[in-house]
Amino acid sequence: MLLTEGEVADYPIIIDIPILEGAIIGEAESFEVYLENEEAPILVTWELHENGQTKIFFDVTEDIEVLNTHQNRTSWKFDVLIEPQIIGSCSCILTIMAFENQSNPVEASQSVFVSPTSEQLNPTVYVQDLVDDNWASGDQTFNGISSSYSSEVPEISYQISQSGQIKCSTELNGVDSDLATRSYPITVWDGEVFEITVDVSGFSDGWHDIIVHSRDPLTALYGNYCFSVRVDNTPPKSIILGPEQTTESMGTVVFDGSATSDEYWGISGIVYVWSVYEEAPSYNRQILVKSGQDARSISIDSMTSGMYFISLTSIDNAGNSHTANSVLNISNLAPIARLQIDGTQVFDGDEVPITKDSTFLIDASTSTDTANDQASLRYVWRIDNIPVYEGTARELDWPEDVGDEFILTLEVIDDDSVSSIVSVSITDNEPTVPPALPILALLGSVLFLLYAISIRAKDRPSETDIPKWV
Ligand SMILES: [Ca+2]
Ligand SMILES: [Ca+2]
Ligand SMILES: [Ca+2]
Repeated sequence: MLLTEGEVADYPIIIDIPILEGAIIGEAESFEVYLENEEAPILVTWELHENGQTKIFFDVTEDIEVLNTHQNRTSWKFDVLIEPQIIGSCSCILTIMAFENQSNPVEASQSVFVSPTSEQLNPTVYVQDLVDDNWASGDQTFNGISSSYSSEVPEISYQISQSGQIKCSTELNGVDSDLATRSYPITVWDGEVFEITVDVSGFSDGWHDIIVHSRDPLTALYGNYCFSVRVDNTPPKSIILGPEQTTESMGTVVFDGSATSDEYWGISGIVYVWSVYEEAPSYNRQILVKSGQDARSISIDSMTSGMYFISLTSIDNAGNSHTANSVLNISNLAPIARLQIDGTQVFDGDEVPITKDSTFLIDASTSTDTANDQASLRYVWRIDNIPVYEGTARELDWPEDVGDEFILTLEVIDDDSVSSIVSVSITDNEPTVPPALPILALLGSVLFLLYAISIRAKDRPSETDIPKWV
């Protein structure tokens, strides 16, 4: 375990029961049980039980004594006193439970034959309470413990039947006669701990009782232990509801998996695993993974055009799973180019008269695209098809070298390189006459003026002719 500085490792509680597995206790005997952990356990109990029935039970939380502390771990001990005269004959399981928090206790169990007389006892057999609420599917592995009084290796078998109203209510002692339905699994032993694989695939979904039978091959005595499992062989059916097509926008597209179903046990506890890939030229790029019991839906933002692959895997409590796939094609819309000249909208193909020596405003800012593309639009301007400028708007003077007419083109391009074009023809609205004419006209005017003056001079009366007021 790697720890960052200052962090204290949190290892599980260790429980040590220092008597032999399958010990035979004929007279009152007490022994110490040891615990080790970082923190003192918040609850410690010990119990003797047989066939699921408690014989004796003690809460010893207040009785544990510190033995020593080594680095971060402390050892404790407490006494277990077993009195055969009080308990009576018992093919018992001794179970110690220690809690360091409210959940996940550590359990240690082993067989103890409590034997106040010299009679032979049945084998012990016990399957620890299973994690994950006893879900079972297909071949399911179970661990148990079993010892025989004769010290011979017990013979393990089991049978499964649908649970009744009360689980494990079958009379255990009647089981031995019902040999036909018994299965003899391969049994792997480690001390008195055994592992068997139970095939539940032939059973319908629902609660089932498994009766594990342990037989002493020497004495033919036997013991049974019953536990119940939730057989779940049916995978869920994943269902994705959502569109296959949409266009780019600022919004999101929702995919809903809440129609997913699972027959007998329903969808309670189902884990949903979503993944979304975007198709890319050489590989598919994962853009979203989401999982959990409440991950019933996902949303994908629709800003970027492309092909998306969506998959939903639902996994039931027993680990059965099913995957559904869906595709989403988000398409880009082309921009719409709009051109204004001096505040007036002009259209593709228009002829626009402008005074040649004026400055005029060209403006593309009313062009549109889906909102997600609007901010990234490019505006490219061309004069007689030669790009001259990029930008939303500007003042323009009549270009040099174009004569009395030129073509102004606006191309609006979005992030998918899709474009839209407006082209107009700009013409001079006061075509100039050839430069010689004004001079001749001016010359003519001057000559006429001189002529007129000379005529006036001739016609002018003498000063004496001007009437005077006296
Ligand atoms: Ca299921
Ligand atoms: Ca786009
Ligand atoms: Ca677009």
